Formats: sequence, structure tokens, C-alpha cells
Amino acid sequence: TVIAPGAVHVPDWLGAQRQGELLAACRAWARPPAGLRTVRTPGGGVMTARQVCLGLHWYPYGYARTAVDGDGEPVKPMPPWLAALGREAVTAAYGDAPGAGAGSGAAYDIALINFYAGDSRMGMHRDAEERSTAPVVSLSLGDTCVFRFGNTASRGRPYQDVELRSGDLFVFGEASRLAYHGVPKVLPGTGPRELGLTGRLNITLRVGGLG
Ligand code: MD3
Ligand code: FE
Repeated sequence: TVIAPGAVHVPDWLGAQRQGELLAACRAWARPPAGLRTVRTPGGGVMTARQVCLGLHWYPYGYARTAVDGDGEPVKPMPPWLAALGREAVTAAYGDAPGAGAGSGAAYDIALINFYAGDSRMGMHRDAEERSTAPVVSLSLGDTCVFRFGNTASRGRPYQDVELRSGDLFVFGEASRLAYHGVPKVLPGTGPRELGLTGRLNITLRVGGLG
């Protein structure tokens, strides 16, 4: 489903088996060293969703090449299979026409994994720290959330609210790459029982273009 130009939602893209495998990987990445962390925002606040980074740090806020918070350990690497999943996702959303999804064709080299407990939220923001125009790939696991997709001009209206469920893929590229977006709420207890996850995980795959 095309929500806006370049913003494509593919419900239930990951089957039960791949959801289970991705969750197991996330649980391993969440363990120390360089495991799940609390992120401080520039305004002095704290994100309610906790985060794990692969490939590059995002501490205390924004990409950095050295450990500057938490346990001081270097982040875990981006595994090649996860980079390949990013490319596969872009093809699933946009098709494989030459130039589909634009970007430089560079490899997906950063993953930001957000863990939402029942009362976690994410305010309206844009993702503009990457130095690449490649689409951002989003994968959801566990509880359903309300995802708010806005516009490129401001945090406010117009926006569209879309429910993201376990296994859903969303790709944000082209004219939607710099749109404001957020997660106003998670709907507790709505995830697939057999997955065994309380809360919600969102895995975003990015091309940093940061050298
Ligand atoms: C639209 N995560 O990590 S995923 C984020 O569910 C983030 O955890 C939310 O926003 C989450 O930055 C939303 C959907 C998403 C991710 C990246 C985008 C939408 C986007 C980048 C550009 C435009
Ligand atoms: Fe974002």
C-alpha cells in the first residue's frame, strides 16, 4: 500500500519464522556489552523507547564513531545478512526497476532497534542525520502500534495514522524520506502470542553515507 510518494507499507512481509529469527537476533544484540540503552534528546529529555545500535553509535543523540555513553563499549557490527534483508525489503516495496528507490546503491550499514514497552512513545521527528538518500527500511515485531506519518513541512497536520503490526514492512524513500513521523501509542497485548514478545520492537535499516 502506498501511503505517500515513496512511503510503501507491506503488511505481514515477514512470516512467523523470520519474525522469530529476527527477535532472537534482537535479544542477543540487546545484551551487554553495547546492549539496550536509554537515549537522551537534545532538549534534555529521555526517549521512552530504549535502543540498540548496530554499525554506528547513536549516543547520546546523533551518529558518533566513538562510544560516548553507557558502558563505553563499541557498538556491534551490522551483520551482512541484515544488510541483505534491507536490500530485499526495498525490492519488495518498490520493485526492481533500475533506479527504484534511488539512493546510491550503497550497502545498508546501520540498524537502530527501538524497544517499546506498553507506555513508550516516539514524538514527531525527521530522520535527517544520514548522509545518504537511500530509503529507510522499518520492520515491526510484537505489539501493534499507531504510526503517525506526517508531512515534510512541520510536525503538525496533515498526517495519516496507520497501524503497524508484527511482521509489517514499511519503506520510506524518495519524497517521503524527510517526512515527520512518530509513534503516538502502542497497543499492549496485540502481538502474536506465539512470538513471545511483550511490547514492540522496531528495526530500522539505514545507509549512513558517513564514511
Ligand atoms: C519515515 N522509528 O527509528 S518506524 C526511528 O516505530 C523511528 O520505532 C519509529 O522513527 C518506530 O527513527 C517509526 C518508521 C519510520 C522510520 C524511519 C523513517 C518512518 C520513517 C524515516 C523517514 C520517514
Ligand atoms: Fe524516525
